[in-house]
Amino acid sequence: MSGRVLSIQDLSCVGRCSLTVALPVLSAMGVECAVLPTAVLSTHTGFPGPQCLDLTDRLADFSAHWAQQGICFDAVEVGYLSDPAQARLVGDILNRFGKFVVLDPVMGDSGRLYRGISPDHPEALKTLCKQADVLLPNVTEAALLTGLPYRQEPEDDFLQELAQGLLALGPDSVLITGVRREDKVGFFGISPSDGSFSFFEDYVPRSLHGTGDLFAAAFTGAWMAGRSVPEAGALAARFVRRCVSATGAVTPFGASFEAVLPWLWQQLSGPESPKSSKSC
Ligand code: PXL
Repeated sequence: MSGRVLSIQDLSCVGRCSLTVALPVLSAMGVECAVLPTAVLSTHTGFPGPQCLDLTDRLADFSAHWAQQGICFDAVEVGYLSDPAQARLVGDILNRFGKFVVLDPVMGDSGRLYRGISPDHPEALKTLCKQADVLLPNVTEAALLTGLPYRQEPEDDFLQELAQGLLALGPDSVLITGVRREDKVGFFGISPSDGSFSFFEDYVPRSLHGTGDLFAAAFTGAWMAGRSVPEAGALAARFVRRCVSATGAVTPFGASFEAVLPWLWQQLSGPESPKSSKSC
């Protein structure tokens, strides 16, 4: 496989999430992962009192240097932004470099915003949605973006409503992750070529930090390898479930994904038609 992805999200130094999972996961899928850290944090915000070096003021300079060097990317994956003001800057970067865009509008979970995410965040992220080829919210984020109420176990009709509300924001495809159904968990989505689709498997009752970021990275790698949106989603969901199962205890250090990377590599060892550009 081949290709170069730009992953735009924070570098949380401790507690597997964001760039510390995107880098190993995309590497294990044979994809070169370039990074643009939106902030450097001592830990993710699930630990109390993290130190944060916000990089809002540097994003444009870093990307200007890449443009000057003729650097390009086959895809851009966007995750956690540390400040709503970053949405406009990331929008400019996507205009310049975003041939294929996977947007995970990281803001919250279980019906609430993450600690430190401002109430202006959903409005700012809405402006980025039209630049996304694939939008990957969890149920909480889908509710925040559409203004619909959060439901812990959304029914099919409500998922359709959420997905239609998200499509109205302008992405080509949407895939809503972390959908609970009794003893199952999975996703529901809509794409132009596949219509609506869903995927469910047994729920492993452990809530761990960074699983959405693991999903987004594995999804991006599989999608780069030529998988369709539902296929890439299914591979990412199976990967995350294995990571959660491999994790002994629930701690803020996240999911023990390392031992599952060889499995991920094997899934993509067959013939693929990578989405990589000739001009890169
Ligand atoms: O996994 C999402 C995430 C990413 N980045 C930071 C976070 C979180 C979730 O809490 O705190 C800094």
